[in-house]
Amino acid sequence: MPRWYADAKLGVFVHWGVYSVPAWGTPREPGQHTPVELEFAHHAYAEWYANTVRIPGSPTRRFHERTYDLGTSYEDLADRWTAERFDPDAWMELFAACGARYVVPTAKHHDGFCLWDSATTPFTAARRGPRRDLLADLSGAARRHGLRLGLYYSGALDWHVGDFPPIRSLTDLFELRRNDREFADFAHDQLTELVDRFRPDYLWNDIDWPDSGKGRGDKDLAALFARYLDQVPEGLVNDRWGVPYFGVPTREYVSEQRTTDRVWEACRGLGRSFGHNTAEDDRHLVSGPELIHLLLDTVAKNGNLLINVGPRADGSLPEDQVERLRQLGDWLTVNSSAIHGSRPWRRHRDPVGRPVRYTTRDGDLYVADLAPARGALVPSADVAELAAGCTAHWLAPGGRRPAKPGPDGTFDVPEELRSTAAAVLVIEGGAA
Ligand code: FUL
Repeated sequence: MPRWYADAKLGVFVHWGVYSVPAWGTPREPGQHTPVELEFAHHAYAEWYANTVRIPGSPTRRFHERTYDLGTSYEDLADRWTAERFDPDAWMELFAACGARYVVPTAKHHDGFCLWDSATTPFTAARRGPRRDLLADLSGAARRHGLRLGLYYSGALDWHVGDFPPIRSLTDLFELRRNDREFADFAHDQLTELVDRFRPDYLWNDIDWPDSGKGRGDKDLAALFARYLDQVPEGLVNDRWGVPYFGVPTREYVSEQRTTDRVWEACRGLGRSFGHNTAEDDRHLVSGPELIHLLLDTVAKNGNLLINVGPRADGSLPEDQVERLRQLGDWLTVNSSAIHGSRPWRRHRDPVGRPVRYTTRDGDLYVADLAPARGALVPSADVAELAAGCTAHWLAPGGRRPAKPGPDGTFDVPEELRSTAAAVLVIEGGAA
């Protein structure tokens, strides 16, 4: 576990691909439960378009039929992806300003379209659609803005290289992976290109690795990891390779129950999809305050939050997504020290009482009050006892504000912090 990653706490995932052209998935209504047998036909993930569109009668198929001329294939859409407003430096400036320390764009998603100029296939952004090596642009901009670079790669699913029946269930998902030697070599060659050209700080693989490539040969995964770590000694991989190797455990739209010993990572979209989904609106997206609470909850449990943005096909970022990232950034401008470089405390919250989340840094205990509008923070008994022997302050715009507990141990939340998503009290030396 490289230190940069344990300190980072916040990353931005970017799902951008041919699927950003139709930008459509069945919107998942808040609180709605989709029966398991319909989950794939009604997939909420817009980046699954190439699969969902092949399921007869699916809402995505109906969308496709009313939107495009008869006979328009998914592959045809590649040429409609223009990226004419793509400004990688503007993206990275925004991500850095929102407090992210790393960015993970999709190098290749399940549709098989490569965002870099690959020698392995003509189905790339350099030769189709944008006619530009998008990863070269993204990686250069990320590093200019001080962000670490991760790359998402779909290991054993590539819907472009062969004739697959559509995936309709979780069983199909793992049965319809390509596991043969020829495909394992193809995946090896693609990942080798990515490693050698971009030296990513983080390899974020998805849906396992082709089984034939899990041996000890020189085109197999063990050799690939060795080659990677030789070139990037502070490199890191996630846990989705299907091999017993220590990688960062990833969770998708779910969280851990409590603080873990190992650093893990939570990922989700701002809505219910990773690729931009034009069928979603404000109701489907987390609000700014919810996003701040999600970050606090994740970090308090020893996790990093990898929050996803789904750009439009022209390269612009949807305003409702940008707005939420900015709210997170504004909050982090004041409260960064509770998050970046922090470590979890002995518990992430109190089992009863006030909604708070705990983190620690340099011996200080950070208590984030998730309901500051109530005006008074009533600490649990053990925290009140700790606080009684220490100096405390609030994190506030422009600097700290002194904090003194009342005779009953209660802290008054300063007026100016009562309308924020979370007010942070620092108990100096409280975690020493
Ligand atoms: C999943 C993929 O199938 C989704 O499309 C998305 O990329 C998510 C991060 O991982 O397993």
